Amino acid sequence: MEQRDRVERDEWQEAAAEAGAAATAAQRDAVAPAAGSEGPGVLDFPPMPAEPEAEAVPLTITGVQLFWLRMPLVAPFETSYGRVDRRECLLVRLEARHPEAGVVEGWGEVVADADPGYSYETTGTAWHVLTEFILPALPGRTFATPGQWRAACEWVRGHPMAKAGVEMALLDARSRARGVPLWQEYGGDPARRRIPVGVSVGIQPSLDALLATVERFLEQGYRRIKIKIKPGYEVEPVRALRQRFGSIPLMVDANAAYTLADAGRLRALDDYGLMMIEQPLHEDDLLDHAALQRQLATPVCLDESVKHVHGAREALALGSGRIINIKQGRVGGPIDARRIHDLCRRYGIPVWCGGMLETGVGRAHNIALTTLPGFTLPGDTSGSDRYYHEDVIDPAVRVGPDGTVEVPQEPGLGYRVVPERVEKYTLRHRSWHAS
Ligand code: NPQ
Ligand code: MG
Repeated sequence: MEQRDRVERDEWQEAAAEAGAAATAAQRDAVAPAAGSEGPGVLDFPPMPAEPEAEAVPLTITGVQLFWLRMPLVAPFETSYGRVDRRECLLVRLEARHPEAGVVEGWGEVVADADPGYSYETTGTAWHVLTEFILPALPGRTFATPGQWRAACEWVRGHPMAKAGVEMALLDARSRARGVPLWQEYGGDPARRRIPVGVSVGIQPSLDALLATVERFLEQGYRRIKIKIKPGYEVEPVRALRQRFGSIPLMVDANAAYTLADAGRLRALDDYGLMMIEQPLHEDDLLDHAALQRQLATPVCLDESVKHVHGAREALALGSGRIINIKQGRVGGPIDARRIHDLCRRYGIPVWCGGMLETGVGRAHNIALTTLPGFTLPGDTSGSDRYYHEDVIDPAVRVGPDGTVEVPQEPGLGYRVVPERVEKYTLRHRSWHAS
């Protein structure tokens, strides 16, 4: 009896295993891209990219300062989720001692805004996490590599923008201690002396206003125009821009405002030769992005959906898009931005550097990040004057008539942070020092 049971169970298990294998093969066939189409199938897992190697540069943190800034924008900026006329952010300033170089400073930017419109993080949540859990523990600690900093803050779940601000400051301090330009800390390509940039244009009150705004940016030399869209406002503005400006490099960004039920509206954009459609669907819906991409000729670009290197890997495996927008704040800092870059490069997925209306501090870090070789499309690192009458750095970030920004070659940010301007826009300030 006992013996028979076992035999029956074994037969059942064999049949189940066979059925499972058949189902797996069918699923694989169902999701595999058609012959000749791009992108890996869902079961071709790209391996996790390794953490980049870094030279040991022992920096002992002697002081930390945190600034909460509010800066007026030159013009209101409207997206599918709202309209802002001022920008908030946190600036992190580290002071650190190096055995040979002495005391150096380093600046980073927490790109969260006042409201949780783009992501759940806000200046308030970042202030909370940094002041309660991360910054008080820093004075007296020594980090020889960015990886050691990562290990120290890993216990804090989430809050990528808060962590990224500190990591940027550490990279700036390292570059000053080593006496090398910031792009070298990011692992950039020395041949990239200038980076091509584009501009992001908010939703405008009228089509005439849109045409006038885009014309002004094209005259300034920007290499790519991105307009914000929302359901019901997509085909009309794109058609108007194509009629007026012909085949300019053009793309749209929906900031997650559509659902798969709107696929028809998005398919209508296929006729206009857009470079890409950025983040059409919900940030957590990689599956529907994969389904949508299969219905579109235009590449889907992911922004909000790529929150970390793990998610980037899932998106590549699923075919959720053909392009990735990398924002170092959104993905937790420069190191993971680089790992996502490395992953995408390996799989032939082009990337570009996104923008969060950064002050000059974040902007300088974005310029450095963009020197990595996989950044083959113009990013959103516009000139300072796109957003601010007065930036906190000197000189301001300037876009040349050829639509490029120079990559600074001196150690550190390559721009001077002006203390009086930081102070002028600061709402709150806190500092910590080694005892
Ligand atoms: C994007 N940025 O690519 C974001 C979204 C965005 C340049 O288009 C305050 C702070 C307002 C951050 C508006 C660009 C913002 C913001 C939009 C980020 O989706
Ligand atoms: Mg975007």
